[in-house]
Amino acid sequence: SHPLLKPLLIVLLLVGGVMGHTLRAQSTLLQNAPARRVLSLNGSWNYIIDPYENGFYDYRREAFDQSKSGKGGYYDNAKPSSTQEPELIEYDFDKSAALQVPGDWNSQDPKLLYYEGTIWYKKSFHLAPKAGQRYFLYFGAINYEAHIYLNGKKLGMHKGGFTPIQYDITDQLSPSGDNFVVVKADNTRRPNEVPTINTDWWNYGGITRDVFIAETPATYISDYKVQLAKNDANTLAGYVQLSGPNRANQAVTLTIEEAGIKQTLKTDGEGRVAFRLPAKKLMRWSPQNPKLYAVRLSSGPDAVQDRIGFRTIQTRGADVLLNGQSIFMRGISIHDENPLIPGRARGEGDLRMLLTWAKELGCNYVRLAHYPHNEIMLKLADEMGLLVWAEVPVYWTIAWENPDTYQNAEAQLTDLISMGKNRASVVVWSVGNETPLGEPRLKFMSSLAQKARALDDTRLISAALELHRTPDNVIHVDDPLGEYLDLTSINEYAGWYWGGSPSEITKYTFDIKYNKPVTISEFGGDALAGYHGDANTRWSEEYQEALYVNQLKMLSTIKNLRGMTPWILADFRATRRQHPVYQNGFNRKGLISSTGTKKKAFFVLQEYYRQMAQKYD
Ligand code: GCB
Repeated sequence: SHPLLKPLLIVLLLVGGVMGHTLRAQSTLLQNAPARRVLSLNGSWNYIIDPYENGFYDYRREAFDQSKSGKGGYYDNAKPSSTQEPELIEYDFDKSAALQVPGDWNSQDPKLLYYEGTIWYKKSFHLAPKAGQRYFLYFGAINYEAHIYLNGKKLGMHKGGFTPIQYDITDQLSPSGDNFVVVKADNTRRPNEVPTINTDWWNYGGITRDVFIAETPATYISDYKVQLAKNDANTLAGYVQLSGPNRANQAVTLTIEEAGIKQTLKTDGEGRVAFRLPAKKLMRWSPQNPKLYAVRLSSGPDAVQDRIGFRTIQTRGADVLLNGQSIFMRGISIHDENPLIPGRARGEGDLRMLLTWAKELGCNYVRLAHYPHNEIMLKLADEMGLLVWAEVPVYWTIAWENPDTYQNAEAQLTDLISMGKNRASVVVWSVGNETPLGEPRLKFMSSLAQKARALDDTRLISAALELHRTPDNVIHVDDPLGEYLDLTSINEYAGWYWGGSPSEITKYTFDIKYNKPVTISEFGGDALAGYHGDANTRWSEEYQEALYVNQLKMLSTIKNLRGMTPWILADFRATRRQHPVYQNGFNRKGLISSTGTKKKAFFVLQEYYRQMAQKYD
C-alpha cells in the first residue's frame, strides 16, 4: 500500500470523508516540486466560458462525471467522428481561443474582467512515460474550485485558490505519449468557503500559477525538512520521507558540501527518518547576508536539490530575535498582483519587481497578504534577504461554525506550511486577518494557531487583529486570540477610516494587553498618484504623506513596537472600490501607483526605515 495511505486514512476518517479528493491532493504534496519539473504545461490553453456549466451537468442538472459512463462532459474533449453518423458536439476546444497560463482570465479578455463562474481549459501535450518512473501533474494554483481530468478521466477536485494541486498520473498517461488535460475552474464566491464572499481584492479566476509534470523514480523523496532546530542555532533538524514501494529501511544521504556536511540516514518501516545533526559551521541567513546553501538529498536512484538558508527566529518579551539579535521588522504588505498588467503576478519577473520595490523602500520584511503566495515568491525572498509573513485567507466573516469550512482552512494552512517550511525567509505563519470577536471564531482561529504550531514549531504564529477605542482616545488591543500568538499584530486605520484628519491622530495612545512584540500589520490611506492638495485633502498624495508622518509619530509611543507592514506596496484592483474619480476599481493605498510611480508617502516610510536600520542593524 502507499506509505501515505495510513495517515491519510486517519485524516479521512476524522473529517468523515467530507472533502474526499480535496484532502487526497493536499496531504501528499511533493516537496520542492518545481525542482522535479520535466515538462512545463505553461503557455496557451484553449478555453470555453461556461456560465451555465453545460460542460459539467446534463439538462436535468446531473453531473456527467457522476454518471455510469462518466462521459458527456467537456473533459471528453470530443471530436465528431468522420466514419460514423456525426454526433452533435456543441463545443470544440481546438477551435476556441486561448488563455495564457499562468495568468488570471480577467486581465486577458475584456469580457472576463468581472466574470465569476466556470471556465474550461484544455491543453494537449506529448509525454511518453518511461517504464518504472512516476509522473505528477502539478498546478501552482487554480482559483477557486477545480475539477481536473486527464485523457477524459477525472483526477479529482480541489478547493482553495492559492495552494498547489498535485496528482500522480503515472497510470493515466497514454502509452502513445499523446495526452490532454482539461480543467474546470470555477471562481464563484460562496459563503462557506475560504475566503468567503466578501473580500477587498479582485476575485481573479483561472490557472494563475505554473503547471508542469514532475518526474521521479518509483520510490522517491516525497517530503523533507532541513532547518535549524527550534531556538537552537547549533543543531540542524528535520526529516526525510520516502514514498513508493521500496521506502522502508533505505539509506538517504544529506549533503551540504560547502559546510562539509554529509550524513547517511536510514528510513524506518514507513519510509521516514528524522534527524538532528551538529550545525556549528553553518553561516546564518539574515536580510543583511541572505546566505543559501546547496542542499542535496539522495536515496537510491532519486535525488533532489534545494537552496536553503539557516536561521533562528524567536521572541523574548518585547523583542523579536533573529539569530539571537533583536530586530525591527521594516515591512510592507503585498498582494500577489502586478499593478501594471493589472492582474495576478504571472511569474518570477513580476514577483522580482514587487520585491525589488520593497528593497528600495528599505524593507527587510514583507507581509504576503492575504493568502498563500507563489512558491517562487518565497524562494526570491530567501535569495533577496526579506523576512516573510505568510497567511491563509481566513478573512473577515468566515463561516466559523461550519466544520467543512474549518477543514478547508486547515488544509490550506497545512499546504502553505508544507510549501514554505524550508524557506529561511518565512518567519511568521498568520492564521487570518481582521476577524470579528466571538466564541466560534476564537475556537476556529485558536485551533488554526495550534495546528500551525504543531506542524512547525520553528516559526512565529500570528494573525492580523482588530482594536477598539474608548472616548479617552485610547486604542485597546485585547483580543483573546492574542494569547495564542507570538506577535501582537493589529490593523489600525487612524486618519483614514476613523480618528479625524492625519494631524489629529497623534492624540491616540495604546493600551496593549500582551507583553509581546507588537508589529502593526496594517495602516494606511488612499492617494491617487498625481492628485495634489493639502494635508487635509482626502485622496491627495499630501494627505497620504501626512498620514504616514503622523502614524509613525503615534506608533513610536508603543514601547513594544518591533515592526510594521503598512498597507500597501502598490495600488491593487478591488471590486468594492467604486469611487469613479479617485478609485475606479482600485484600492489606492499603495505607496506605488498602478502605473508604477512612487507617491510622496513612499519617501516618508523610506526615510523612517533608513533610521530604523541604523538603530537596529
Ligand atoms: C484592511 C484589510 C485589507 C484592506 C484594507 C483597506 O483592513 O485587511 O484587506 O484592503 O483594510 O484598504 O481597507
